[in-house]
Amino acid sequence: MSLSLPFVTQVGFDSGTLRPPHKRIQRRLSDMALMYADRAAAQRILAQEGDRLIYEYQFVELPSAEGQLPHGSTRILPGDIGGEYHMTKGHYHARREQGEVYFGLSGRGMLLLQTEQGATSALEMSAGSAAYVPPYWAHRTVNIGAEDFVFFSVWEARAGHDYASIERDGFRQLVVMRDGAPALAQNPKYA
Ligand code: PAN
Ligand code: ZN
Repeated sequence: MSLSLPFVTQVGFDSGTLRPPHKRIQRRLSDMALMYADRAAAQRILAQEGDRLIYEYQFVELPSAEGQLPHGSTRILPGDIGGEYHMTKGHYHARREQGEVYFGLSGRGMLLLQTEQGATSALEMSAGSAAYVPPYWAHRTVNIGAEDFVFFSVWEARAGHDYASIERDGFRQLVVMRDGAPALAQNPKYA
C-alpha cells in the first residue's frame, strides 16, 4: 500500500475550471460527428462553421488502484446538431460493477442512462442535483439549456471507460428539440 496525501481543488461552478489545473480533455464535433443521429447536419456544420467545441472535462488523475477516487468537472456548451442537443460521448464502465456520482454545478442538463438488458432512464439535472449512476448503467449527459451545463463527478479509479458499443449504436433515447423544448425520442438504430 502506498499512502496518498490529502489535497483540495477549487472548482468553478460556472466554468468547471479546476485550480490548480489538472488534466483537461476537449471534445470537438469532429471527435463525435458520427454519434449524432443527423450525420448530414454534423457534416454541414463542420464544412460551414468549423470544428466547434462540444464539451470539455477536467479531472484529478489518480493512481489506478482500488479505492482511489478520481474526480472532476464536465462543461457542455449549449447548442444542437440537427436538433439533437450537445452531449457527451457517454460510456459504460469497463468494470461494469462500478457506479458513479454526478453533482450539478450550473446550467440545465439531462442524464441519459441505459443497461445492456434494455432498461433506460432520463433524469433532469441542474445546480444542486446529485445524480446516482448505479453499477451496470451506461451514462451520457446532455445540455438542454441556453447556458453551459456544468457538473462534477466522482468515480472509482479502476472503473475504466468503455465507449465502443455507444460509439457504434448510441443511446436508445435521443434528447431532441421539439417546438423549442427538450423531448425524448427513440434512436432509430434500436428500432
Ligand atoms: C465522467 C465523464 C465525462 C465525459 O467524468 O467521463 O463527463 O464524458 P465521456 O467520458 O462520456 O466523454 C464520467 O462518467 N467518468 O466516469
Ligand atoms: Zn463514468
